[in-house]
Amino acid sequence: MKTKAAVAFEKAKPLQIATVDLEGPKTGEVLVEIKATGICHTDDFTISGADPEGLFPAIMGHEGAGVVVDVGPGVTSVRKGDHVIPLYTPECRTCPSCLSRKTNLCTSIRATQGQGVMPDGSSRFSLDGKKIHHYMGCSTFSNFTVLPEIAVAKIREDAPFDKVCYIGCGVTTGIGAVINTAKAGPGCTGIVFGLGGIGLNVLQGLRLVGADMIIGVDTNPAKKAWGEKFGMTHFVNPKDVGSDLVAHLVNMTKRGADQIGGADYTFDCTGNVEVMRTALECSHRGWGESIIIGVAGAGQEIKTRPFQLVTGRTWKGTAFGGARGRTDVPKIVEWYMDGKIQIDPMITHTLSLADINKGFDLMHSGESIRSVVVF
Ligand code: NAD
Ligand code: 022
Ligand code: ZN
Repeated sequence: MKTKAAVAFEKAKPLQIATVDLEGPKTGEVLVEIKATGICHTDDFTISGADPEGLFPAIMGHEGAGVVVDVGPGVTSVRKGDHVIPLYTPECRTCPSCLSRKTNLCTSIRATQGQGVMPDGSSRFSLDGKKIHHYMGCSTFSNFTVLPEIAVAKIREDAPFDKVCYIGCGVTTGIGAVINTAKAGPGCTGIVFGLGGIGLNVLQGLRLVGADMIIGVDTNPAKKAWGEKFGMTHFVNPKDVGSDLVAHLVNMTKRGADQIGGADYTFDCTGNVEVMRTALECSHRGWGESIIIGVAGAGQEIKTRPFQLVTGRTWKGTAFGGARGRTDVPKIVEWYMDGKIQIDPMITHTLSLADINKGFDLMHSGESIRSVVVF
């Protein structure tokens, strides 16, 4: 069949809207009509050429929602008409990682996904007989895409595609980091660095679990008002604090008789390795956990004094918020539909596919929290 898509033909060039060829679903695969897709940082990172693993030409996009329109042989978990969210972290439920119950990083199709192809080693997308790569196993910047059955989460049919697509990455990453990775609970204190499309979701995750004190840190003063909408109780602009941001944050979080200070949980949502160090060091002595969500540039390294860890702080990282996609994503859709979490105000811009490059401009200028393309 033919499908309209935004194609990255070469690095650091605007996406081009093209009608490309798409082969139907093979064994264990499904054909999905994408109804909406968010635009996320990692799409931009790869398109820019800064991603050493980036492949071209490719159809990017990994934050979508749509409808199953065809299934290949052997597919049992979804059928035609089902509403789904594609998963860049699949959940096969049979690989050693899925069975371990200790990680969400399913390994069953990892190698081929990284090579921009389907699990059988071939691509379903082409143009004039030339291969176009899949991206993060999703390629949601296409009106139709083919996905492995294990890489779609079936969701309730009354959920609006143009909002729940964001659960395909940003919402689940932020809320999941609080619930699955930090396992934060009522009465805790949290500090969130970077109040963008991810950090705002960490804030609302902390609110959801009943955190007492939720501090937001951002160099952009406009983020104070944004944070307050999603549960932030205190805002800190590092530019107003001067040299010792760690001491300032530790001081703000002093509780109990010993008055030690530091937060139970801190989250980096910037991708900046200096911020990651600050986040670790302002977590509480003895039990504080700092969770790295931001993706740093290629070759970047983090550092701290070993003393920070010896005195009981823990550094953790999270991919897709530690969520098991087929199990957890439908639940997050329920929470949204029940009003337990908010999504609508974070979607600041809705665009047509023809305007997708404007979505990247809005990201670069800092004007958007999330832009969503509606097909
Ligand atoms: P964003 O650009 O919307 O937000 C980043 C925020 O950080 C901005 O508000 C900016 O003002 C702020 N900031 C920048 N430098 C700062 C500093 N020194 N101190 C404090 N604040 C600072 O980005 P986003 O969409 O929220 O994504 C954040 C990061 O999360 C990115 O690196 C992205 O790739 C990553 N991410 C990771 C996962 C995962 O599974 N681990 C999933 C999705 C996104
Ligand atoms: C999504 N991300 C950033 C913004 N939006 C993002 C990027 C990378 C990961 C997660 C989220 C990530 C963390 C760890 C891994 N990845 C490796 C997983 C593994 O090796 O099992 C990651 C993922 C997918 C891809 C590359 C890296 C890919 O499909 N190319 C989950
Ligand atoms: Zn993303």
